[in-house]
Amino acid sequence: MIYFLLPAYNENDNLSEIFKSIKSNFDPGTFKIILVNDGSTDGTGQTAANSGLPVTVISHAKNKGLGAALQTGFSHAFEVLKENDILVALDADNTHPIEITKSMVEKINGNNADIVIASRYCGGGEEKGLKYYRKIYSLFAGLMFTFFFKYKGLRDYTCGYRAYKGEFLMKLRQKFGAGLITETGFPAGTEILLRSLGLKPVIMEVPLILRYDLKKGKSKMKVFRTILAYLRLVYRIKKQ
Ligand SMILES: Nc1nc2c(ncn2[C@@H]2O[C@H](COP(=O)(O)OP(=O)(O)O)[C@@H](O)[C@H]2O)c(=O)[nH]1
Ligand SMILES: [Mg+2]
Repeated sequence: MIYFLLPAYNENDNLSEIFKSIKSNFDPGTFKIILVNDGSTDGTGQTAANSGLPVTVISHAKNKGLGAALQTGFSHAFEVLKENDILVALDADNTHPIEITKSMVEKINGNNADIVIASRYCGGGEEKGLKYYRKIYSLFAGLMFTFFFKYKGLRDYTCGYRAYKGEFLMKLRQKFGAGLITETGFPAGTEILLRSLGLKPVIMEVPLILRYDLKKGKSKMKVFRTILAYLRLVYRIKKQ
């Protein structure tokens, strides 16, 4: 079983495209969706619940941030996933093409990967429609994380589109439990990855063509807050 984890804050305009794409790429019965509705006010929760797909909607009464949503989603995943299942986490803003989930899953089932990253920085990866300064920030973040946490097979530290082998999630649960995610904002996705490295996972990447041009609505990332939080994250993980 493939579990898609979608943290969503006011993504009503993007959800139907994502659901359509999941439906056309995966057979019924092979996937489930966990949608964390983080205090949305635009009907995101209702749209998900009425999609006709196997969706579990978990709602926060108030908006708590991407990290809090990932924490809720991973806690649920820890409860329901079995060893042979796969968790695929991705943005709910329709910038992460569902088609490549297939090759991500193949790398877990066929090549024994523990984590597969949809990567903008491996051969064939690209970013479309992103403002140039966002590209530059991402590149700098990448350089910084590579400097402090170089790891075989890993180039994209900050993209939230990743597949995790069920068996590996169980190891994460055993080692960290609820302490896996302590960041409340955007750096939480990178926090999961950096904490994972301690368990020596096999990491592979597949090329991601980030379709920022397809996104409806504005980015919810606060750039400067996120840069500071990334610096703090490096410090926190290094000193532990
Ligand atoms: N749960 C939750 N998700 C959020 C929040 N802010 C953003 N997201 C989600 O996190 C993902 C990334 O946000 P997005 O606006 O796409 O950032 P960007 O792609 O980096 O510009 C999307 O799925 C958003 O719905 C939030 O406060 N709470
Ligand atoms: Mg996004």
